[in-house]
Amino acid sequence: MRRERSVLLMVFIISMVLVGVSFAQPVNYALGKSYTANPPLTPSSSWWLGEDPPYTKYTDGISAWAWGAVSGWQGPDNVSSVTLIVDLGEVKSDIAKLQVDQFVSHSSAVRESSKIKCYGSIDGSTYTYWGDMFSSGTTGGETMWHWVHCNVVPQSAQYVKFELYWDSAWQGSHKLLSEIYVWSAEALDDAALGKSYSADPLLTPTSQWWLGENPPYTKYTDGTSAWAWGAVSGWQGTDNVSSVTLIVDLGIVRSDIKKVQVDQFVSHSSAVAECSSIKCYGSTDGSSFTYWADLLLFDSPGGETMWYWGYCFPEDKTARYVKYELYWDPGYVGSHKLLSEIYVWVPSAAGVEDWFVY
Ligand SMILES: [Ca+2]
Ligand SMILES: [Ca+2]
Repeated sequence: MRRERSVLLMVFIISMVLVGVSFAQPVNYALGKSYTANPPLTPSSSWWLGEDPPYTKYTDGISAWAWGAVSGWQGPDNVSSVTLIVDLGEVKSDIAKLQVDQFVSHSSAVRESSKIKCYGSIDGSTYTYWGDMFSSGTTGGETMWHWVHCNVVPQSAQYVKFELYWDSAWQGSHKLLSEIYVWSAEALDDAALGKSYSADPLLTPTSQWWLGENPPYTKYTDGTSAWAWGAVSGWQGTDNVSSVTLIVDLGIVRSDIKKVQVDQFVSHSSAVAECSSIKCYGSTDGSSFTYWADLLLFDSPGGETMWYWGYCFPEDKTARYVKYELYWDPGYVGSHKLLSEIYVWVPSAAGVEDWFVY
């Protein structure tokens, strides 16, 4: 009996270890990697905050609002913009998030950036613009600023470039950073899967049109997304719809919403038109909604294909109800409007690698 118990205990412990291992936590690919700066970082010999050489402070894994944990460009250098390039050592195919930790101290003439742009490159010569970074969390005159950018779809790169700009008024101020990060994708689940939703105006009823689904309102959250007539529903052309509102009820308030997505069926040959824009909002009570973002189009669109819209948030969003407002160009008022699936992405409970369905 005792022996059985100890065997069961051992099996339990091994199971928990395996479960723990299967969780896909983001990895910082920049940790310990080399980087270059243009103009070069202020040399240590001429300034006590500098690090030229050895160029290790931005990727040493230490981020702190402390003089010993930062380096950069001193005020007399009159720097207004800088370029940093991190070499990840090899091409990484799942880069989802970038981060820059910037030391700011107005009392010591150390100023924050006005803008940070980021780019990725496979070969180190041709760079793709990924977006502008967002200053996340606390901002103030005596604190660390955390700048973040998310790629809607994880990207491939060996070289990641940051372009930092400062307001011209801060030309004589110091510019200091503590750490830069390049994060791998995190495993996500669709919190909207199987959940109920409403539509205004109502989806075209099945009785009036073979593509409709009024009732049962399940097609947008059934887990199936396909560029196929049987996998879509929406509003028929004769309804003359130019904008619609969809609200998904997640059942509970989620405070860990990472990303939103809408898969749209487009077929110009069949008079099915794409949106001109999709806006997204969140609410905890279903009555008061906060604007979150305009979704970005992230696949190469065409007249006979699925259009994938999405937005990933630099900081987690909180909501039970997620609202999508879809708009079509007035020229498409008589066209059909069809969708296949809508999503609300949260961290995976199972650790399954399903970052993006696509
Ligand atoms: Ca550091
Ligand atoms: Ca579906």
